[in-house]
Amino acid sequence: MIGNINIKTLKTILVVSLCCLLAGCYPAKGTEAERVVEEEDLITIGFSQLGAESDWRNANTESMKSVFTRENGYDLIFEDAQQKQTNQITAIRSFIQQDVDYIVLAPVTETGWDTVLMEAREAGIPVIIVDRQVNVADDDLFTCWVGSDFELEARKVCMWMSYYFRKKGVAPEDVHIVDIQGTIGSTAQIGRTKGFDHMAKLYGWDVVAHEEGDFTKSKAKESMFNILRNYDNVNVVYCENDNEALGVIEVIEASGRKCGSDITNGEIMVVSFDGVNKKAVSSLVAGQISCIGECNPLHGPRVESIIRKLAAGNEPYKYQYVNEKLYTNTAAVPSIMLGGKEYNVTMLRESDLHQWPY
Ligand code: GZL
Repeated sequence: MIGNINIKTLKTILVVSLCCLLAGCYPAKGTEAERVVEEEDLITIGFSQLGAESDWRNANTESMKSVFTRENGYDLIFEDAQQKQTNQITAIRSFIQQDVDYIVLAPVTETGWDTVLMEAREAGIPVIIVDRQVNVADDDLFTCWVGSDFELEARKVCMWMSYYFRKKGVAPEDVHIVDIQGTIGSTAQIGRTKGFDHMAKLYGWDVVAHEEGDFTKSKAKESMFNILRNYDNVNVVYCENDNEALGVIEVIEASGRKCGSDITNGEIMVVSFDGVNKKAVSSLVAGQISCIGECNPLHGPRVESIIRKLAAGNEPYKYQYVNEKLYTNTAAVPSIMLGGKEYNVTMLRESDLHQWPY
């Protein structure tokens, strides 16, 4: 430590300052001479990504890789854990051995991180948590977190349904809804299920079942097949991500039923989260999905902003939430009120698909 700055931060401050200083001495990027950052000047980032289970996850990985490039002054060590926490713990230990400057962790589930995060703290390596959260005894074990408010996402989608059913004259007791849950124990699943359960109880909907979907199309298809086999009254399916929704649509349509918002006349409403998978967004425009709660995956620039602040010796906010939209295909519900705040609803059209950002 020098004063109250540890050696690692000091090194990063010097590197960032050097990069900024040198940047002014080189021709503009893209001319005949590229800015060359020497190996030892690069800021090393160890990124443990939980897997590649969904389009959201792939967009999140791409966002990180596109920001943490050598041209931008970084050496990114990327490890894909294939949805296994043991692989993430191994990756973090490897980052510690390599003495990286920063560790970024996208945790598969919330618990089981205390020991390895203590090892990172003892090594003096700041840890930034991205997307899902960690549930640890001491939140000094990580520097900060950036991601979504999953329970708010859930309450917004459910509030949209409540407004819509009221407008269409659907009585709460005639809503027979199932929840196809994401990876059990992940913050996204915990929040989206908690928000769903709260709103379903508040509005008196009949919750027929909670089934696992693991944020994947294949698992959601399996669960939806069992639901249609075991229940004949389900008229709303709440999917905790778009990949699940695509599987649910396939099974519903294969059974001869129709996905849509007219549940009074036999259609089955499907709602979802993410808004990343283009087929899911086009299914919303086509009316097969009625509402999608945006979950923004583009955390690369957000994480870089945190690292820049840390490198400059500043203290970023501990928890940084991302603002997100609510997408639908109808003008029936232009906005919703939730917790005293108004949220506009974004109505998507075919033309919006042409420049969809993912
Ligand atoms: C949410 C993220 C979830 C997405 C799924 O931030 O953790 O995991 O909603 C993804 O698509 O698998």
